[in-house]
Amino acid sequence: MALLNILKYPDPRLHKVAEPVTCFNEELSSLIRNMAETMYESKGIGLAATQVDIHQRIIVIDISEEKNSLITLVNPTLKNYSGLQEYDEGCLSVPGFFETVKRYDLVSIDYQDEHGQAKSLTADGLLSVCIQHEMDHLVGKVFVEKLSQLKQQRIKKKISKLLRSG
Ligand code: GNR
Ligand code: NI
Repeated sequence: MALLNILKYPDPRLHKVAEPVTCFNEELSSLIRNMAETMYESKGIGLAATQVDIHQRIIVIDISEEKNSLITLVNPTLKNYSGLQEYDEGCLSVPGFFETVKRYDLVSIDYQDEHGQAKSLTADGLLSVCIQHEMDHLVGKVFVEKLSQLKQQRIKKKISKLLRSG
């Protein structure tokens, strides 16, 4: 097992678009295990491969209190959605910032598990928010880009100030 380095906004590599996974092998299983370990260690509820500079369509999620309900999504595609909800979102790539984001309430996705088995999932609430947040990462989008230009500018200024002060 190994901890992976999480890219921090505004790293341009967070804007890369991930490619579909075609090879379901031991290397993929090992990457998924390392992504899960990195997510748990960072106290996150989700992690997209893009955030660890691997540009393949892979997501790990665990929204359970006990941290014993890992969901692995490979090659997820949005099949259906309805309604809207607002949630105070954070991101491991934008540490320290929480902002309200509007997303679909209910989502249905098709995906493959770590063995390549086709599956589907319908989610609402936090799981739905998390799936949408992670699928955005796979197409190079970070949640702050859903905020107003003014809020994005404020966040960028605060981050560059933090980086200057070390
Ligand atoms: O740990 C995380 N918490 C979170 C809270 C509200 C909405 C989305 C998230 S995902 C985030 C982990 C992360 O950055 N995943 O990309
Ligand atoms: Ni994130």
